[in-house]
Amino acid sequence: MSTPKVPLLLLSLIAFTHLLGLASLRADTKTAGKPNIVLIMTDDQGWGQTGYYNHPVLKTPNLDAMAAGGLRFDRFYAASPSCSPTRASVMTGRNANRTGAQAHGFALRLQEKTVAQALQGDGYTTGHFGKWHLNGTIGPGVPLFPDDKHNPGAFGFEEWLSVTNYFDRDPIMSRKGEFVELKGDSSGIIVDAALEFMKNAVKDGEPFLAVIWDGSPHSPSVASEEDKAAFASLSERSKNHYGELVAFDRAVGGLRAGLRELGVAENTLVWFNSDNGGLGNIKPDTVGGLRGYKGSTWEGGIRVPGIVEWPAVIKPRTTDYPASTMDIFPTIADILDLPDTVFVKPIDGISLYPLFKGKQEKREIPIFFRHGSQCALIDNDMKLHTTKLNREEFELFNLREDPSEANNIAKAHPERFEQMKARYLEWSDTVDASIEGRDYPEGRVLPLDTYAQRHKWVDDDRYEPFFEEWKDRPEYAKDIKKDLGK
Ligand SMILES: [Ca+2]
Repeated sequence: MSTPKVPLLLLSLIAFTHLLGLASLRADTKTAGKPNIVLIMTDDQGWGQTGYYNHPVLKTPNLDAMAAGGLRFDRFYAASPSCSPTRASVMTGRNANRTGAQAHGFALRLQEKTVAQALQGDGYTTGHFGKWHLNGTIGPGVPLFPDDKHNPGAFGFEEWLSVTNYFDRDPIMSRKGEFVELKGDSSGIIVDAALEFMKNAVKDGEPFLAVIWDGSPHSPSVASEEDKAAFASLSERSKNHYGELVAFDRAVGGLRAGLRELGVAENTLVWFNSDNGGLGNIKPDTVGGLRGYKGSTWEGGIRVPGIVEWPAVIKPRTTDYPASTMDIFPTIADILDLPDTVFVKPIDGISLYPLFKGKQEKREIPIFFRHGSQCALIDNDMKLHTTKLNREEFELFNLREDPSEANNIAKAHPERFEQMKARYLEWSDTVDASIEGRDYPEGRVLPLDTYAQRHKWVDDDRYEPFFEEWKDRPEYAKDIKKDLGK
């Protein structure tokens, strides 16, 4: 044959480098090869609510596929049994009490430093999609204002399509301050918006951080007829709740397929977890037989589904290594070799990067929880717990032998018990110092903007001009009617 092989090879090389080159030429050398990062979180999905744990009625084929392709954590913990505090822990790597967002609806302080700011400073483009709940507003999710001093833009997100709190089908959201009315289920909407953002990032040759915080399956749940179909025998409430998880699972499938289509799935780290444990009033059971529900520091309130998929680094497997949402930012900082000035210290999480690479067996730094007067210290198999911090009435459990936390073994292990108790109280003192503002250069907590002080959305005068337009919307009708009726 006279057709020479070399020119063909050259031709294909040229085509190949042309395809790849456009992106990498535009990328700064500093950002070349950096993994993209996607953090995806559900709202009130309990530990038992996945197909891969054999839930009796719920099927989650896409989460199951993600679990099979990544590192499945069988002991992953939300840093708090409630939403805003867990979100604050993701943003900062710290226990939420240190950050201002100690309970639901409290704002994250502007004195904190976030993972989005750190990545923005490292050449990443950053986006937030969905529920924010770190600006001081409570009640159903309303779109955020462009000049809100605690909106996602104030904490390092260049792009955002966000609402203050939980949201449902056909929501009104805020695209960097512009109010937009959208159609469809909440999970699909935010994943599509995130994929559009990722597509632009890939086109521009920039690594991206996409934070996708869903409002599902948080109440009020409204699922489509198709998504509810498998749950005909359940109560209306449970039907909608489980239907929303079906929609979420489908969105996870869309996200994973979208990353493959963009050609970036291999070096994109996707981290999925829920923001707190499951609900007690949903049947069948949401917490996989654990003790307690959302709001409690028993396992059912804090242990949640967790998966990290990153094909370039993580070999698929399951682990019972205990990990928490406080580990997310320290892990990312370690992967990117960021200086520790990206954090406000002390941080409470640790890097899981060695675990991702298969080089970590036992957790050296335990996981501390403090939620009001409920506290826990999880040191591998052992868990110290109290519901009355002021009285220091602690109990001790071995989670491996006693997963339902039924047998207090403090008396049988007095030395271990006292050692863990002392360690907990010492840590708790550092939290008190943080609450006083000692972690900040100012040495104190700076006063909050009026609108960042915890308040109901309906009492916020900025929303009053929208009452007329929104008064018949299912998510706002009750609040607006009550307010106008005063
Ligand atoms: Ca929640």
